[in-house]
Amino acid sequence: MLLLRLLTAVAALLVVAAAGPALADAGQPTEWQLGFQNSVTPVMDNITWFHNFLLYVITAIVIFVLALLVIVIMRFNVRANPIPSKTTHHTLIEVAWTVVPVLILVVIAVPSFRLLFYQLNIPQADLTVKATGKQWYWSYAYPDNGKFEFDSLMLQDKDRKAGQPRLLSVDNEIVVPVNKVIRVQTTASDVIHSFAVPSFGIKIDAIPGRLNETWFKAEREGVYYGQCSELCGKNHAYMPIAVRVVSDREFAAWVEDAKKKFAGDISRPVLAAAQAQRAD
Ligand SMILES: [Cu+2]
Repeated sequence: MLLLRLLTAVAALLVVAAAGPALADAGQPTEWQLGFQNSVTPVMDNITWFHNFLLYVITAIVIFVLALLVIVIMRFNVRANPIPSKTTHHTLIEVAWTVVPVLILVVIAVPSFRLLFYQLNIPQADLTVKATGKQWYWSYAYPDNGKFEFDSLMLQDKDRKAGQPRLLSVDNEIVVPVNKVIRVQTTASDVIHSFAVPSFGIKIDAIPGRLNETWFKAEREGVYYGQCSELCGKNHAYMPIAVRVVSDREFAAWVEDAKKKFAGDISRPVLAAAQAQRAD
């Protein structure tokens, strides 16, 4: 009976696991999601592969250790083995349990370092976006597209339209072209924030007085969401990141629009009012 229930639970989990990634295609977390959000960049493809690879390795190790424990419990308890052996050393086993874990670590280290270098070596970029973390919103600048800069604030519940997710949608999204290498530079104007978009496999600190950089190449159009990922104060949870990936033509049109829309600085009093409203 118990076994049957266990099997049902495992089957249910597998169904959810299979459905999870399909639901996660939205570029945001989904209910009953297991694992990562769906990948849209080569870096995230690699991270997902590495994660799954490690899952196989650790599953094998756990099963092996469990099997050893079960053998010890069954064969060497006081009833099955009343007179214990006095053996204390076995050179071959000792060498094996040192060498085998080292080999496993080497097998893990090779793809791990390859992935690390892939993330850190920024390829020739087609476009640069600068993200500045502020308490508590992001500002974005497009230094090679007309030097405009704009603030991106989370949409309040009353301002959200149908299909715009709660706590993730913003008034001004980052817009980038599809299949282009985007260099993201991050900094902050007050405290440390962190710029993270799970579907892109990027997460990088935004530090006052420093310029960090990372990159992504989104391979599917859509809107992808992220959040500030460094505890930065009271409204840390309310400074989401929304990236809209569009075609080259749509991007060019957006740039022309943005140049006019964001000409000059956004009025600080408006921003201060928005902040004050959120403070309650
Ligand atoms: Cu923050």
